[in-house]
Amino acid sequence: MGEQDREQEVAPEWWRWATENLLRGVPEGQIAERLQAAGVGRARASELLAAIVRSPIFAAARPFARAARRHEMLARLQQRMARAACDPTGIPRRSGVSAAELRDVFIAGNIPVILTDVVTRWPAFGRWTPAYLAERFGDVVVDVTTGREGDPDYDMHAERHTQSTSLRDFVARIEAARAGTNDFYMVAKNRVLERTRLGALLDDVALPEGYCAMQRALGSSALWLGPAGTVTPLHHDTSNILFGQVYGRKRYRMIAPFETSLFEGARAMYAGRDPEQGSMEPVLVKDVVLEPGEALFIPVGWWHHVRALDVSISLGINSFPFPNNLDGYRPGKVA
Ligand SMILES: O=C(O)CCC(=O)C(=O)O
Repeated sequence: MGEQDREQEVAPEWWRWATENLLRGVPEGQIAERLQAAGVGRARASELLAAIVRSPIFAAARPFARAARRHEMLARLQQRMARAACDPTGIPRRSGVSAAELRDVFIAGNIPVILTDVVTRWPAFGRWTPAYLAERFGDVVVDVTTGREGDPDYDMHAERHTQSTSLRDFVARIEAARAGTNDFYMVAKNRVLERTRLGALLDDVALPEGYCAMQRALGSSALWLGPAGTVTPLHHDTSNILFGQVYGRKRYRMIAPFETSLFEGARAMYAGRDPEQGSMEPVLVKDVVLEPGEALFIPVGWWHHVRALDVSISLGINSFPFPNNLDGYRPGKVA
């Protein structure tokens, strides 16, 4: 190695670039060639690569990078197979799904499904309307989320937007918002079932044997009530949810957890991307309209974006008969 070559300064960006590519598993020869094309002498390039590989920091990082590459390979395989389905953007509709099938196929398999004959059997179906709720529970004071349109992070900041109102007034507000709005919504975080007399509504819900423990439903169910036009931004939860659509329609866009590009730019459980703002390529989106009387099984970890197409009443239940608080699937948590 000539003196001149050894003393050649290599810009820190090239050190970083070379380290990153070594961690990605790119062969050293290819990295050296690229460094040389950028003006780094041959001997200096191989000295630089040797110095990186000798570094204890690199030695510590290498097994993590190798594991990450294997996980990414697995995710790519799942992405490919999901695109091979006959209807990759749809969600199957099924009736007569037993508790064993729900658990073994859909829950254990982390596969969404729309159940067409579950909500239709609830006494709630056909009974729950905004007018019915106002008539039966009009005096009940509930928390709702308001002022959402002035805050781009309204769902993340739901606590800041909480306001108390009588259910009668809230229903009147919904009925007045004929054109639809995203400004106010009774959401899961308002926890009205466990905090108010509205918990009695769960008497109108009867699930097939073995689906969910109804005696634990209070405390693990959520009532969603709002006008057409509410939008719950793209996020995932840390539990499985059976989402019953009792009144009105909702459009669901769902994305599998193995679409790992969504982790980039995500904040906690909220994605950094919005399916209503341009294409979601290369991510595969399942796009369905949930009709009144249908229930959607939302497997844990699946991203979902939800728009109410009509005035809507829904009930989310997550008291499955197995541990369902999968809090380890929360970014920032050490498992
Ligand atoms: O219905 C909605 O607006 C959102 C439902 C949801 O995101 C959920 O139950 O996790």
